[in-house]
Amino acid sequence: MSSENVVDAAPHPAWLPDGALAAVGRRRVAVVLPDLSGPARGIPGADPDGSADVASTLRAELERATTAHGGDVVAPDASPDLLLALSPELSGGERGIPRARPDNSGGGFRFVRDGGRVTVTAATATALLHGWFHVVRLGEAAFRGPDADERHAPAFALRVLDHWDNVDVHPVMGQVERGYSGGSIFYADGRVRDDLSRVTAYARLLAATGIDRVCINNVNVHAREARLLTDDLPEVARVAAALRTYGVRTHLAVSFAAPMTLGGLPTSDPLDDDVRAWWRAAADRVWATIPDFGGFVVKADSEGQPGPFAYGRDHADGANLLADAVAPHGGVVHWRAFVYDHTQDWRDRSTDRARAAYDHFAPLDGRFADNVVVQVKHGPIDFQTREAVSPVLAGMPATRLALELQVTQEYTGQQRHACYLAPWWSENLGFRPWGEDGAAVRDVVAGRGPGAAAAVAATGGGGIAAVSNVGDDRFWTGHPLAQANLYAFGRLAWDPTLAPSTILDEWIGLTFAGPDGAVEPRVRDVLHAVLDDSWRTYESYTAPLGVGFMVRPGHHYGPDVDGYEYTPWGTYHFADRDGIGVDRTRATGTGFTGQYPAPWRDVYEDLATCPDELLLFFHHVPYTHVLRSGVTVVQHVYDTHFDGVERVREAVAAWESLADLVPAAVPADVDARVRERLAEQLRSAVEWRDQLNTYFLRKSGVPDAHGRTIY
Ligand code: GCW
Repeated sequence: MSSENVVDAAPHPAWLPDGALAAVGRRRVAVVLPDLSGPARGIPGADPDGSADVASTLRAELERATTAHGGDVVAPDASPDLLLALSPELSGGERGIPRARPDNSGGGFRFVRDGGRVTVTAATATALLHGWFHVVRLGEAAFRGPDADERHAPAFALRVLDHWDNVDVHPVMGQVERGYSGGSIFYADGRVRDDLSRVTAYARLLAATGIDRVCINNVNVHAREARLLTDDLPEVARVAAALRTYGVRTHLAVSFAAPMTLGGLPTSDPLDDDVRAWWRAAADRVWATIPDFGGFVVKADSEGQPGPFAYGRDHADGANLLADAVAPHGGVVHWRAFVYDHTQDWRDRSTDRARAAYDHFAPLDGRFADNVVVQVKHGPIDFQTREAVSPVLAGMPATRLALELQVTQEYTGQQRHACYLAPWWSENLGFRPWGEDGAAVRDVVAGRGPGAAAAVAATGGGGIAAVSNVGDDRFWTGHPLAQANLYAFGRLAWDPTLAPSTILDEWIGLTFAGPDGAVEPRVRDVLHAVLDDSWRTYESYTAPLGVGFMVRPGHHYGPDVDGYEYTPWGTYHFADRDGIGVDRTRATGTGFTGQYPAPWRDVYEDLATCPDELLLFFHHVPYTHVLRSGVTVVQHVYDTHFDGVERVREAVAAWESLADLVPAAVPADVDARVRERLAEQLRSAVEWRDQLNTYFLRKSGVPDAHGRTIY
């Protein structure tokens, strides 16, 4: 075993320090679990596999908490303060427990408080584990307050974290593509790590938010990683075992060309019988090795990945091929809709990358099998700081759609800038494509959009997925405050109506809990001050009015206004001496606005009604165009960039005001890392401000109305 294969024995506890378990740990707690070993394993309603593991996990959690805080694990009939009970007979939906969906292992739990005593019941061990962490999260509040009888169920049946981890270090992208937190927690030295304790610790953190599925390799499947599906299955099974401890199921990203590259077939044509047989056999082997395996994730005909186009087939043909192979096992195929021309000619103004996903996928609505989820990035371009919501989400009622978010901060500061993304995700989840009285995106991906096909409604839609921001860094996420994004994703995946600031408050309460479970109020206030509005602050000094991609090509960090302007990637802003922005109107532009239903197709089309924050996403306007806010475009750029830097300065000062609380209320290592990151954020924000302001001044010749320094 080489040194690389040894994992830091003590990663930061993130939102589960011992102090976070104080309220439950000082009480008398009990758990009722049928013996899930041997014949009882088959009890109806319990997890098909993994129940026994999760059941032992629960027992261990109770022991750990009570040992740390002086409570006791007692018999269920000894009047415990907290009783956790697995009641498989409740799985029928009677007594209000939501029935676990076939592809959903964590179907929710019931929480009853009666005279200060709490009982949590659930139909599966994983759901009961989620109930346990619900009580942990509530802390003292779980046991106080009036009697209550509540049902808690996740809004989405499928809640997935995608890892863009490579087994081998990629020459350009590194071990983790778009990873800003060190190496992979799964792989080192070109193979699965020997020590997977960090993976189990990760699963524990995820279970505490309600996430129960993880795809463990990059959607860009290179030759080495393709073999996870075949030669490496025993190794994948080890990862699955580590994740299963906390009820998290494993998925793999697979290469569409696998029948050729791994199977030696002359083709990967989805309609070829040998290809179909190859995939079926491959899936059979996977489930024979990992009975609770989740399914496959596929990036096809996108940015150079192989796909069905080579055979004159479409995405439905491709997705259904794999769906057919995994269906006998109850598996699901996440087929990504991130498809566009990445070899575009910048001279050609008619091709619009924003249109591509809808143009490719909407015509296929109704053709995808019931176990296919089409996974759609939240915006039509690519995880930008600000962009419109993807119209694909409103255009495929007969397809299970998943919303894809990016927790890893590729375009939002790369975990060097503090940028709490929950407000942005919340806006996307709450966006109502059919207007104020219509359904929201969160309804669509729960299978409740207008005109949802019966199968879409019955399966609960495609749910939600996100690219993880975790690596083998001591703090998991590089920037310790970026942990809040991972936590928030999990919580929004469970309940997309939660307010971002409430989620942040929960995260602070857990992460900064002292040994007695309490958080120093000044720490709470400062974290809110630094994070609540940090995404808007980041937007203000980087991406004005919906322009994206003004980043340095390749690694995507720092400003480069024209960096992508003359490249094949389809990410242009078209600034000239008169104005800036992309005309995506039907009247004079690319026609992208026409992909939206009313009212948005008209709201975006009209300069007078288009929201300021997306103005340049939809329109090309003169620098002197007056925004709805009353200032001109160019003055808005100057104002927001000066202001953004000031707000970063305030964040730095706010954090520094905690100095006297280090290490009592803020651990010294957290403080040191946050300071280092904030210093870089301020340096970078100044660079963004000066480059953007200078660029706009030089292009437009319009001076700043307030005479501030522009170079
Ligand atoms: O945002 C882009 C990234 C690529 C990524 C791609 C995708 C995994 O720059 O690194 O590839 O999106 O989502 O497939």
